This record gives sequence, C-alpha cells and structure tokens, in this order.
Amino acid sequence: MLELHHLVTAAQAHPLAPAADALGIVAYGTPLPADAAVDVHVAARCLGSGDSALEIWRGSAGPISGQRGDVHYRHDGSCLFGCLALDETRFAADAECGALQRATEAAYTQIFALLAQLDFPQLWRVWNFIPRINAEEAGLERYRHFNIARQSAFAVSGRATAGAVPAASAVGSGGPQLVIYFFAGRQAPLAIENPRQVSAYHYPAAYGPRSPVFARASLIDTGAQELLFISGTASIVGHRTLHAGDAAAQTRELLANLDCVLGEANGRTQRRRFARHDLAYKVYLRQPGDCAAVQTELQRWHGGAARALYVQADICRSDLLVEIEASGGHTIGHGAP
Ligand code: 3EB
Repeated sequence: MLELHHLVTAAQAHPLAPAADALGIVAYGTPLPADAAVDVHVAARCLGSGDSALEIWRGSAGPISGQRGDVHYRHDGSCLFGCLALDETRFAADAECGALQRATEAAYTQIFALLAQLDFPQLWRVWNFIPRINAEEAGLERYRHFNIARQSAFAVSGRATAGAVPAASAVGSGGPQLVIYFFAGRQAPLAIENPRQVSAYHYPAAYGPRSPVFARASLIDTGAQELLFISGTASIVGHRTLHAGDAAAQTRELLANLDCVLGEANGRTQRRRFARHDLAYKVYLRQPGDCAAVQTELQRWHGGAARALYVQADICRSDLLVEIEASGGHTIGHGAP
C-alpha cells in the first residue's frame, strides 16, 4: 500500500527522524539540516506557506534499503523508490557529447541496472530535475541534450522508447546537480496518452533531435491499489504551446489536458474511477509572481482547495510558465504522517 504525505513547513522545523515505513522522502526548497531524514533534495523554491516541503512516500512495513552506485533505494517488496543526484562536473564533455548527456546516460544506465538486479523491471514514474534546463550548450538547449541521452539509455537497455514508457516530469533544478527520483515495480503500468496532445515520443524534430520518452500517465494495478501517476502536464495542444505569456490561460489549458488524461485513465481502470479531488498535485511555476493566479485557476477547477505543493522551477520549454502533475490511488495525507 502506497501513501503520500505533503508536509509544508519551515526548514528548521522538519522532523529529523524518518517517518516509519518511509519508502522515500523528497525535500523541496531550503536545504534541511544535514542530519534531517531526507533521501533526496530538490533545489526548487517552495511557494506558499513555508520555505521547504517534504514529499513523504510510505509503503508497507519494514522496507529494505540499499545503494547501488549512485542510486539509493528502498522497497517494500511491491514498490521500489530510488533516487540519485549527480554532479555534471564528474563527467567529461567531448566534441560529440556534453557533460549533461553523459550524466543523464550514467543516471539511467544505473537505474536500469538496479531495476534488473532487484527484479523490479517496470519503471512507473520518473521525476527529473535538470540544472539550467533552458540554457543553450553547443547550439542546443540543455533539455534537448537530456532528451538525446534519455532516449539513448532506454534504447541501449532494450526498453521501449515509445508506447510502453513511464510517466515523467522534467523541469529545472535551481542547484548544480542532475536530480532524479522514481518509482518502479513488478506490475507493468498501462501507459495513458492524451488525445488532445501528440504523444511526446512523437513530437516533431522541431522540439529537438530526439523525442522525450514519457507517457502522459501511468496506471498501475498492484492488486492492493490502482495507482495513477499523471506526468507533468502543460499548456500544449497537438505539439504546440498555447497562451505564451499568460500563466492563467496556460493553467486553464493544462487543466483541460488533465481532465482528458483522467478520462482516458478512467476508461482503463479495473475497480475505481479517479475524480479531480482524488488526486494530490504538484505545481511547477517559472515565475513566483504567477502563483496567486495559477492557484485561483486550480481551485476554481478543483471546486475548493486542492492538495497541492507549489514550487518554483523552470519548465522544459521556455514559453511554458506552468506545469502541473498529479497522482492518486494511494492514500493522501496532509501534515505529519
Ligand atoms: C510536455 O508535455 C511538457 O521530458 O519527461 C512534461 C512531462 C514535459 C515530462 C519529460 C516533459 C517531460 O512536453 C514537458
């Protein structure tokens, strides 16, 4: 059984002891004290009530933890959480390939090797945080460098690069490290696409020489729960960005995309349906000043206060101002677990 808690607070007030049965603890915002019980830190400013937030994933009792290379992990026999943070400076750039590509290849190669070793072969959901995501290097945006390496790592490991691919998000990191965390398991997810959007793995080459490898959502039936991980969702219709420069209009458009993904997922579930209020959300904002407007749109759509974490992060297209992800099917708590 998977459970998610969002805990927003001041960095100094964070619990130092790990939550019982935590599978993974992700901290956003102000760095926590070195002895805080956190598996991975994302340098993305928290917007709203505190300067940092914890995303605490809990599984069944008595998780097993370990490390393989740079990847730290914990699993409860059913669900595996893993994370890593790589300094690009460890990787040498050469004429063909920049350090970010090398770091991305190393990260995914290590993840896939771990999944094979522990026999959790199915990647369900991946969160990617890329330093200076919109900056250009060697005439190509760094997000596009990342996409070259991600697609190559999937292909080299014999994984699909279209169709049966995981849900994901890829946004900027405010720190110097490439940070990735993920869930994997033994059940193959159903990959959900959005009929309003071209599948990302079929984006035209205008968005980069290699397509992003992700599905719009993953639906996983663990037996105990039907889990839904909706990828970062933006104001893209077809393959084009709509409403450049207007965060409120982008939010309304992406919420129409979220509804569409929800509808597609509900057409594939076995035992339940997902409604807007069944989900926990994370909102990535390029400009902190758009927070109030985006929050207003999300609350209006949701019909009341949504369980949402707001963080500042650059989005993977420079004309996108906001991206929202969601998950459900697991228990959702707000406050201390
Ligand atoms: C998009 O729809 C917006 O590269 O893993 C959303 C979710 C986006 C995941 C990724 C990118 C990714 O293309 C950006």
